[in-house]
Amino acid sequence: MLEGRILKGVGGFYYVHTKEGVFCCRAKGLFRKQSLKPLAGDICRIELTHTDDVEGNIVEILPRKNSLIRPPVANTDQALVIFAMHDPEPALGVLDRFTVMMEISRIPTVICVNKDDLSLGSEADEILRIYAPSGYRVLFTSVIDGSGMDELKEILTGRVTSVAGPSGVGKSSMINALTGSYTMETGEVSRKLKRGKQTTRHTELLRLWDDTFIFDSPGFTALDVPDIEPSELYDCFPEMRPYLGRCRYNDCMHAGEPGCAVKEAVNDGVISSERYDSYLSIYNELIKRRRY
Ligand SMILES: Nc1nc2c(ncn2[C@@H]2O[C@H](COP(=O)(O)OP(=O)(O)O)[C@@H](O)[C@H]2O)c(=O)[nH]1
Ligand SMILES: [Mg+2]
Ligand SMILES: [Zn+2]
Repeated sequence: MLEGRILKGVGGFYYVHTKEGVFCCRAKGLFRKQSLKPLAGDICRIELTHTDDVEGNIVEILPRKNSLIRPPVANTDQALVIFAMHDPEPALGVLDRFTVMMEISRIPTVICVNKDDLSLGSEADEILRIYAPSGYRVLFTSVIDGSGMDELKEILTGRVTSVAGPSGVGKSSMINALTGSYTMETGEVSRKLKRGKQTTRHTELLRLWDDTFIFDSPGFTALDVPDIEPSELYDCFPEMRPYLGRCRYNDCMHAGEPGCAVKEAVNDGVISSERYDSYLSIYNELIKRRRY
């Protein structure tokens, strides 16, 4: 019996990375035994068979640390959300939706701003001002001049990282630079549309080195409304958590009520107004959804 990690599943075949190599497996009888559909990232036990059309059979999935629906992957240690300094311009509202999704799953997030070489001046300070109160680590990188790439390597090493970000920000280029080889297909940003060409088609766990894996998911432009109650949203903004119980009203939703401690912190510049605007925007969507 060998233990390994599922890299990808394609049409009922699972590619499992073990210390003896990658084996193409089926999951015969597994669903009956565990009622589980294997996910990329799953740690499993396989039995080598070398019969039929495959090399092995997955006989057991080990308990999951967590699992995500989008992207469908198990055992993510951290999320790395990648944006570009420019080209395409950062959409912080989208980034904040992503951090909320990760907070719901309690997955730590690192923000990576790529294409730092395109910086014209004070953009980095501005991004740091917005995100410092949240406590998210913010990293600035450039695949072109290599800045920040050592720090990125250090963040990734020994972990399973889910990488996400709009297309065209340089996710595939970054993975190629990190592995020092051509792993992912990259695409030019369409000049006409100023929008990345969709070139990342497969969702697959990639092994970078040793026990370092990343999951390169297809680019996202919009995310679903999170499946939480409006009253739970403030908990998905780490910089708002200290104000729990400090508002005038016990049931304060921090959406304009008098005596709101969160709003005071925004007025004092302790919480950034950009992040608070994202809170209000998602909050309003949650309220709207509740009415239907
Ligand atoms: N200036 C600059 N361009 C970059 C950088 N990283 C990637 N690119 C370019 O951005 C475009 C999109 O890159 P790609 O890796 O396909 O992005 P993905 O869609 O996020 O996978 C390509 O033309 C890359 O050469 C960077 O750090 N700086
Ligand atoms: Mg790509
Ligand atoms: Zn409040």
